[in-house]
Amino acid sequence: MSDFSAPCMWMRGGTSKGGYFLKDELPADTAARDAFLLTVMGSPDPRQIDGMGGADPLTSKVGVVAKSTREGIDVDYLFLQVFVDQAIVSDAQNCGNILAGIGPFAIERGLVAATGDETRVSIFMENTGQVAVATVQTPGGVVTYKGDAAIDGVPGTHAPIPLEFRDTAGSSCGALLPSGNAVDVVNGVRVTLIDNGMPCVVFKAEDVGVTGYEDRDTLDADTELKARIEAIRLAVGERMNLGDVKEKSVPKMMLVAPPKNGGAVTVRSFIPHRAHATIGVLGAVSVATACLIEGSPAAEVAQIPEGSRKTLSVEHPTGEMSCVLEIDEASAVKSSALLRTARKLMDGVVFG
Ligand code: NQM
Repeated sequence: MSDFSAPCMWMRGGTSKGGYFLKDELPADTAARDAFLLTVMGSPDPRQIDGMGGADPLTSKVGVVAKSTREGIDVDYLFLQVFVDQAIVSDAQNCGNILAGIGPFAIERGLVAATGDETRVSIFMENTGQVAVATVQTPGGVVTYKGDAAIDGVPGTHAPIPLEFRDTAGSSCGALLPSGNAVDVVNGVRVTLIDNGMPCVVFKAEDVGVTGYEDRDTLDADTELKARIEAIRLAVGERMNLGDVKEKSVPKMMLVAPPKNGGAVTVRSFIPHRAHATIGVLGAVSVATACLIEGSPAAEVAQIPEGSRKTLSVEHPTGEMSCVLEIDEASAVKSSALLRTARKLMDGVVFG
């Protein structure tokens, strides 16, 4: 237990959910902050029964926000993954879904002034040292969460929050292809080690004995598959410049297969120990980028649209996520954009 309490907004960001805090309202000491957040979420406990977490890595997430002192940047955002069943709080990954709530939260907390019916918020993502721009609907200068935008994995419609990313290559691994190869063979499986915003290991589902069209529960119940994937993950940590990844939530494991519903590719992702209900935002950008790399396993199964501005629909267990990629003359991805929504669920004080 921690005897600390803090103002907190609980929000759905994209297809994830978590607590949003102002940095200066959390303990300055990292160990004290993490102890507080573990208690807030009810971790470690597979049910998180004594906390706010939803017994799922997708609902055990935290965004920490501060006004930025960087030139041209509105706010700094630190993402923290609170593990469900281990006493670990990790800043080793970014999260593009929780990012969707950062713009509205920053405006609601007065860190950014609304600028008419739409407000662009530039966000420095501290986990990776990169910038995203979110466009938030602010009719009459007030944030609205209501609107007509739908994203797969979330019922109903909400206000659109387009997210734009630039120069995300090598966000955590130092290079788009940290091993220098389009393909590495690990434990007999052909994989692409890639980081275009999220460190990912991309390989064909059929190469690990599944189709890539399974639902989340089926994959989560497959302990043999999970052990095989985890062995690959642990083997590539150093090669991806991530060090020992045993207690890290990266790299994500991406099983790809040909598209089934007219999209570019089908993906089942492990993040890294549970199957994702949909797919992560930067995870999808990284897989979509892998589809463009000649000779990669993803390129072998993908259907790629023509043009220097490509919309790649990444099919996932409950629908699809469309990634708009801008390609330069050298066929490298120079920017990406995605549509998300978010919703304020609760604003109050949370107790540790
Ligand atoms: O890849 C889950 C999520 C994510 C991450 C995860 C994400 C991203 O869906 O940008 O959004 O991969 O841990 O929230």
